[in-house]
Amino acid sequence: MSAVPIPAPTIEPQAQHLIATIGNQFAVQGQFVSGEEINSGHINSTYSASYRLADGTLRRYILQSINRNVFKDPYAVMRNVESVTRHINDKVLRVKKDLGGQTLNLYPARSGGAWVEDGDGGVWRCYNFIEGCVTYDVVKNTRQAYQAARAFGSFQDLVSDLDATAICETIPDFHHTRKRFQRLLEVAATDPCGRLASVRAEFDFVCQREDLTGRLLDGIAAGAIPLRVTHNDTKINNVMIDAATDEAVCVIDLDTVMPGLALYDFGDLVRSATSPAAEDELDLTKVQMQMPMFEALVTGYLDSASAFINAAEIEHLAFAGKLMTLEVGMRFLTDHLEGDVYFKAHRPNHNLDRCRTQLTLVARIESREDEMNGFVHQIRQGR
Ligand code: ADP
Ligand code: GN1
Ligand code: MG
Repeated sequence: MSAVPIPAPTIEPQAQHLIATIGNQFAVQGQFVSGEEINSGHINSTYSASYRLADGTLRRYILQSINRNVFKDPYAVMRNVESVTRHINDKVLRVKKDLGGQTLNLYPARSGGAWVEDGDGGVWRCYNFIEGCVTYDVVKNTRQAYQAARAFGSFQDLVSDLDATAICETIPDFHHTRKRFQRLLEVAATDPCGRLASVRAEFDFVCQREDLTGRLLDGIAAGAIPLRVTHNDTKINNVMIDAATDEAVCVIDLDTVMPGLALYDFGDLVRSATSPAAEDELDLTKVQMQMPMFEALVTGYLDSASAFINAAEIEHLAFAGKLMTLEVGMRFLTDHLEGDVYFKAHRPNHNLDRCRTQLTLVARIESREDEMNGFVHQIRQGR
């Protein structure tokens, strides 16, 4: 492992101590040097921890505490992650004989098993740090978009033969958009924090689009759109991108791998990778659906997924982008109304700000949906 610079200890001494204590309970190599918090996810508590090896070089690991408010059964999450990482490593290394890339691996606890408990209710795991890579909250160019979509398509291919009955539904009805809408209505009816009056415009925007929420569910019921084992959280910062080449190296954040739709995965990429604005951008004029990014996503996704997805799925690629953006928009709105109990919020009205970018992106997608569908149609005819 090549030497990496010692990261500044950006967390409090007490947290450094916690990270050192947790890290040392895993089968990691070397002496603990320091821990750094990584803030790009909205759910878990994630740290990189550096260790000095006997030869003086540094090795980094990821230590992550599972959010128990979100994942009611963290042990089921861990069993899923163990199954998924084992399956992928087995296929990538033995079947595809691809030894060049980095894959996600759990480091076992010294006492056995794949996790460590901190005595405070926390369930921790340890992953290898995917080196030489970064995650982007906003894509910088079409190559990144192409690469990310191709990587998630390959991921779907890799997990396609996982035994679905051995995978737990870690969050029931995670992408059941109609139930997500119902939940918004319930929370709005009780309005526990008295915030509804100030978000009427956003609430009405969502209500006007109620009919969209059942469309893919109807496709499943009609047998046109198949349930598969999918990632279910394909936002752009859940894939590690090579910092030098922009190649997508490794899909991460495996907590929601469970039965789902290929379209949920593709749709969340459209949501998170077509706009040049941050998810919590305040200037909504910056929110755009950039056609070149959409085209790169479709091309990359079809390059890895066209062998297994069907015509009904392809037909709904653009729609899925709109639906996933609406779904996340309504989830942020619900959380704002509930008092920010689900997504990590770092400032007042953070979830409302996030909701507004999502609903703006829905409107932008609507105004370009024909163009988006036209591109899908054109690329399909050319293949
Ligand atoms: P969350 O569920 O909170 O989104 P993630 O598993 O996505 O948590 O991790 C949060 C961030 O931590 C990622 O966006 C990425 O930047 C970083 N990260 C996670 N796993 C790794 C890894 N194995 N190697 C390097 N960075 C990682
Ligand atoms: C969360 O965990 P993270 O930050 O990658 C959320 C996704 C949302 C996303 C919105 C388990 O993703 O469903 O789409 O935030 N993950 C979970 O940014 O709820
Ligand atoms: Mg994440």
